[in-house]
Parts: sequence; structure tokens; C-alpha cells
Amino acid sequence: MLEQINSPNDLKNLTLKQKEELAQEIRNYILEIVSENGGHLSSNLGVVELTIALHSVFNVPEDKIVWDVGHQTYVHKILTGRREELKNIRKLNGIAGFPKTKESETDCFNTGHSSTSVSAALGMARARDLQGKNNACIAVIGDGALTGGMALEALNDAGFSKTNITVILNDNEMSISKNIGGMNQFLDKLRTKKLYTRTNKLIKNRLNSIPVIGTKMVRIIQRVKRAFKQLLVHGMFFEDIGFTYLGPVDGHNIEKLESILRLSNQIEGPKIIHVLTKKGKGYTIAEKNPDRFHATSPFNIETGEPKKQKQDDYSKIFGKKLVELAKNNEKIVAITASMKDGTGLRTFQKEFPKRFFDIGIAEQHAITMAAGMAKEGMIPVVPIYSSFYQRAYDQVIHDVAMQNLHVIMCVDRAGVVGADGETHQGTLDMAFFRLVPNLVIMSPKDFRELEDMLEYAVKLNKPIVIRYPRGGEDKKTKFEKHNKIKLGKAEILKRIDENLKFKNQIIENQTKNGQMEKIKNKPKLSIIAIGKMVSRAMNIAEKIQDKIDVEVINARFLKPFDNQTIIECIQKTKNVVTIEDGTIIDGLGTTVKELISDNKLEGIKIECFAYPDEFIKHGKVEELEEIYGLDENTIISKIMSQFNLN
Ligand SMILES: Cc1ncc(C[n+]2csc(CCOP(=O)(O)OP(=O)(O)O)c2C)c(N)n1
Repeated sequence: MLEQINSPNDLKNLTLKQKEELAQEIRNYILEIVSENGGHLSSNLGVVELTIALHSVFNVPEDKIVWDVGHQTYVHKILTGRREELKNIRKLNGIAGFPKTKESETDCFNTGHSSTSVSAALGMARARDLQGKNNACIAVIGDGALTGGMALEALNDAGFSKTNITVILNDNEMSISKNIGGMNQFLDKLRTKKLYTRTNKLIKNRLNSIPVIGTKMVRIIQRVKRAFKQLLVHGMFFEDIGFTYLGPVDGHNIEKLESILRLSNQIEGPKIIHVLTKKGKGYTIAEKNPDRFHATSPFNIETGEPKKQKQDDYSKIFGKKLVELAKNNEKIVAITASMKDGTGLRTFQKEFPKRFFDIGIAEQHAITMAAGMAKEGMIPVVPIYSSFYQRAYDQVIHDVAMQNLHVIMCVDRAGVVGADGETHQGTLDMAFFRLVPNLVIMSPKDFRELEDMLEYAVKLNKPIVIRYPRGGEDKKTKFEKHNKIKLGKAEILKRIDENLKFKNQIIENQTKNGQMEKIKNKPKLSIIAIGKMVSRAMNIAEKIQDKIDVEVINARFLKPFDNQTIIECIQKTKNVVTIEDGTIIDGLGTTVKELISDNKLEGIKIECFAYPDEFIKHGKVEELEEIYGLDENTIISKIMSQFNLN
């Protein structure tokens, strides 16, 4: 069946039984691919029937379906002509793991960050109305994403707008972990209202028995239905803010789904369809552990065990150290925006349940709430992925930094993260945080330095950013020395041998024509790096030190920056290279360049290695580093040619 589906049109003539068979084939196909490549599993297994029903009833690309977060679009990609391409999903030059407008016209809007779908679909609906068109505009949003402020802002506007928009609430009671919050409690009331469902069934049967439904009839039904609902569910929030609520409907029953979608098509104005699904549906191991299989590395299908054993990573080290610090300091609290596992807070939650707060996918709220807690004497620690910190930028400025509050903002997944691609790359945080007055910004070179920085941050009564990458330490460099952290002080890891400076050293270098050339005085170079790039700088220094006198400086702090140490180094060597895993704009390189020009340092050559001013595509981190010239070999060869030593 799967082989025959090359576009949504191929779906439209299938019988119900064929669609059910297709659903099973799609599940197996996704399971095979994700177990090989890694990726988002349980959310995709949960929306197979929903996606089939949507594409059976609606016509993309004319009708617009906006997928919130977009991690659950593998089925959509299969049904919209990308079945074969799915084998290379998330790989370099393969299709993306999220919807991309440039990939297919059936992906009507890029997503990746949560809770944007209702705003985007409402925008499209309003554009449609202004242009006199009549296509459907649909947002598919999870109950997790519904905890995000943006989704609630959009519902507020959409309900009032009276325009034709359909919100499909894909309710599996899970965010990545168990969903939380008042909205979840409210949905719980709806989930369990059997009578409510019966009312809907009644209406649906009535509607199904009428071949063409007149608008007047629909209006009457809507009125009756609303009256029923008000009786059955106290404070029917969605209806009260202007939506027609339909459901709940079994999200694994294609027939029921199609009929409720058709019904919604007949109803004017904003509609919300409450669809109940099971995360991981059809793969028992994922059904039992939906959070573990939300996003997974390659695994064995029979056992569910990962193919490669997980190594320690920065998030885990952060979590462990925080628990240790919290044991001795009752003021420490931890806040997560629905990412307790990803950010390493699971043990903290177990050990200190009262001091742990999962506040939903609501980064903005997380930061302002942290500011409130800090104002009243607690020490909030808020690990959020770099790209999701973008959401909370104003809160960092307005609520934390401006009031100079002691909030420890841990920027996890900083730098390039790999397969999740452009929406998830954390290359912008140094640039956008550097602009903010009062912030202290630091980044550790290894696990041990992260622990030291965290310990230091707990004592430092200031707004603090600590950024660290996805994954583990660089195995090639083992740092023996760990100098004490001092505010705004860099660490010199490798010094130029001062004695050698005056020896007229002669080294031999093979030139192209085979002659031996003698070079007097080795050139000198300062390599300044920050965070994970410090170990790269050390590896590079090892490899070039017999041709160049190198010193390596671990900047540690982007702000306050160690102007004095850096100026001293630069003046000695006159040649500088900076290496960072962030954008070229406004990070470490820019800081050093500004230092050179502000202090009118003359005769200095500087080359900055960083990501270009563009959105970084998906692929393995090592592949992307090579493409963007941040790998060891490219940096070495550029340094060599700078000194004509190639
Ligand atoms: C702004 C933002 N914060 C965090 C995330 C990480 N994230 C990806 S999916 C997800 C859970 C989404 O839950 P839900 O919307 O219910 O979808 P489900 O996976 O359950 O289908 C989270 C927290 C994100 N994508 N965007």
C-alpha cells in the first residue's frame, strides 16, 4: 500500500480498510527508519491516523496545515511525496526533521519551536479573507504546546476573530514528559466527559443523515450543542472565548476523524477539534516510555535499547553538580520549561520535589518567574536550550538584568546541535546576550569547568549566563589544570616560551620545489577560544607548535571580558586567531576586534573562526564544522597560509 502513495490524492480513493492497513505500514516504516537514524518517534506514531484523515479530507497545498513544533510531520512527509527521502531524514543534504517551506509546497510554514501554529494559521486565514479566497487554515497543536504563552495569545485572538480557522488539539496527555498545568487539568475534564462525547455523536449522526447542510441548520445545531456543553462542562473555556468545540474524538479511528473533520468544514468561524491520541501508538515499548522515545538515538527495535551506550554529557554533569550544590544551599531552586530530561534535572526533581518547577513550554514565564523568586531571596537556576532562550530574551533583559537579579541562566545545547537543524542550532546566544547590560556570560572548556562555574555562579550575586554545548567533552584533550574562576578573568593554558623568543631558532620547512628553506624566528600567535572550542585550540596548538610559537587563551568570560590579559597577549604576538561555536557577529571575535580598535593596537593581524551570518542547516556536528571551516584541519591550514607556511 505504502509504495502506491505518492501524493495525498492517492489517499483519497482508498477504502477505510485500506487506510487502516496503510496506517500500519507507515508505523513500521517510521519505526525502521528512526531506529536506524534516530529522530522523533513517539509523537509520529501517535499521529498516523490523524495525518491520514487530514490528507483525506483537505487538499494541500491549497488548504494550509500548520504543524506545531513540526517534530510529528514524518507521516505528513511520507504522504506528500517524500516517502523515499524519509530514509535520509535529518542527515546532511537529506530532508529536514521539521516542516520546511523550501522542501515542499505542502509544508506551508516552518516550525520547530513550540506554540506558533495557531498564530501562523490565523495569519493565513486573515490573509485568505482579505484576498477573497476560501481555503481551509488548520493548526495542529499538541496539549504540550498549548501550555506555551503564544498559543494562548493566539487562541484569545482567533476565538474573537470569527474567521474560519480550525485548531486540532492533538491531546496525548504528554509534553516530552507528562504534561502539567491548569490547562491540562481542564483538558482532563473534557477527556473524561462521556456524556459530552455522546452529545457530539448525536449531533454528528444528525448531520451525517442530512446530505447537504444549510447554514441555518448548522447554526441551530451549534446553538443546541453549546447549550448542552454549558450544562455538562463547567466553564467551557474554548466555547467561552469564541470557538466551536468538537470532540473529544478517538485519534486512532480514521472513520471518526474524517467525519469530525468534514463536520468542522460545515461550521463557520473558529473551531477546535479535540483529538485523543496515544504517544508511541503501535510500538509497545514506546507506548510504555513515550518520553524516552520522544527524540531518540538509533535503537534496537526488539529491545528498545540504544545502539550506542550514552556517554556523560554536559546536561548530566550540570544536573549532578546542581544536586550537590542544592544539598548545601536551600535557596537553590530549579526551573524547567518542559525539558526536565533534556536539561538533566530528573534527579533534582526526585531529591528536591518542592524546589523543582516544571512550568510548561513557557520559557518567557520561566525567566520572569525566576526573577520573582530571586527578588524574594531564592537562587533560581534555569537551564533552557540556547535556541529556546530566544523566546525569553525580553524577560532576561527586562525582568532579570535590569533589576540585576541573581538568576543563573544555563544555556544548554549552545552552538551547533546537529540533526535538528536550523530552528534548533544555538549559534546566536552569545551575540544576543552580549548586548545586555549587567549580564555575566561564561562558558566552560570541559565538564570540570562547568562544575566550577556553576559553583561560582551560586556565590556571585548577579544575573549569570553559563553556556555549554550538546553532548560530551572533547576526548582528545584532557585538561590537567583548573585554575580558580575569577570574575572576568581569562585563563592562559599555553604560554609562549619566552627563552625561545631570543634564540635564533632555525627550523626547516619543505617548500614546493623540494629545496630546504631556513626560517629564522618562529612567528608567534595567540589563539583565543571560548567554551568547547578551547580544546580545539589546544589540539591545533599541539599540531602547529613546531612551526609557530603559540599561546592558547581560554577566554572563559565573554562578559566581563578580560581586556587586560588579552591586550598583553596580543601585543606580544601581533597575530590573533579567535575560535567560537557561535555566529561571527557580536561574539568572541567581535569582542577582540573591538578591543584592538578601541585601544588603537597597531600592526595586529586577526582571523576569526565562527559560524557565518546565516541559519545553519542540519547534519552531524562534525560535518557542519567541516562545511563552515571550524574543524581542526581547516583552521590549521588557514593559520599556516596566514604565515605562508603551507
Ligand atoms: C519553544 C520550545 N521549547 C521547547 C521545545 C522542545 N519540545 C519539542 S516537542 C516538545 C513537547 C511537545 O508536546 P506536544 O505539543 O504535546 O506534542 P507531542 O510531542 O506530545 O505530540 C517540547 C517541549 C520546543 N520545540 N520549543
